[in-house]
Amino acid sequence: MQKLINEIKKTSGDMARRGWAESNGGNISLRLNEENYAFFNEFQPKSEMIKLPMGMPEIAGERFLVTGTGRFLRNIEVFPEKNIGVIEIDNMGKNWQLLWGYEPVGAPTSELPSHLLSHCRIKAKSDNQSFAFIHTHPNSVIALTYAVANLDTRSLSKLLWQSHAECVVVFPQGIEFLPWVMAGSMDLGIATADAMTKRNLAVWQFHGICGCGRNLDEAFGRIDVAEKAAEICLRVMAAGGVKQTLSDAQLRAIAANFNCPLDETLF
Ligand code: 2HA
Ligand code: ZN
Repeated sequence: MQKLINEIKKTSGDMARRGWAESNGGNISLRLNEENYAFFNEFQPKSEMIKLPMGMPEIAGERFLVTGTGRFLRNIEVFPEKNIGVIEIDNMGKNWQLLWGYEPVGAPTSELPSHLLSHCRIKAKSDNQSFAFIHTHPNSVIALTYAVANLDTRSLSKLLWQSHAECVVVFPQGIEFLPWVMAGSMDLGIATADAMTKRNLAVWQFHGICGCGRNLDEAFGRIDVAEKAAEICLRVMAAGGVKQTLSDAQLRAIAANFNCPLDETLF
């Protein structure tokens, strides 16, 4: 458990220092693996059963470490027990209750629908190997959703792939582009979870990005590479626009060289 807390401290601290987590912006969830799950076996629930906005049988019985609503990611390093909590989903996948954290009182992130619904999908698609989900507010990704006209999943994925040669390796399935939807809503949760069935990253227009991975490093790394590509793209635009770029053939060659399953429908 201490190892897990150290991991979330490192990731949240890095997010804050990158400028991705102003005020209470951004949130993190980690599904507990077998080792950490058992740590909470003897804990008494700290809350009533609280109804989930929809049934989630895929994650029935699972436990999650989740950052708290209104809490600042930058404070997790200093006071983890105040800013993160561990929740348990009941055996029907219909309710949750608090086992630990959010001292003295608190609740999980307002983006809980996106986190839990995405965990349903990423657990299934990864054959139970993916445990981490991050939502955050990186400047360049957000700026790009204002600066480029008519963005969609195809144009955004292609633009980022071409802006940094690492991108096809790190996110060969591309990035889902989700037009603006109200933060914290079920609609946003459902759209994000749908995106996670196909891809490991989803951009929320005018708001931020979500990423999943086997662990926090993998989820963070995917977002980090996308943000770097977005920053390069904006710098190129500011420097007068693209004069040359990676060709489709070059993108395919990079993906093939590293054995990456490129989503050909995005070309
Ligand atoms: O937790 O990032 O999207 C604050 C947010 C809402
Ligand atoms: Zn947000």
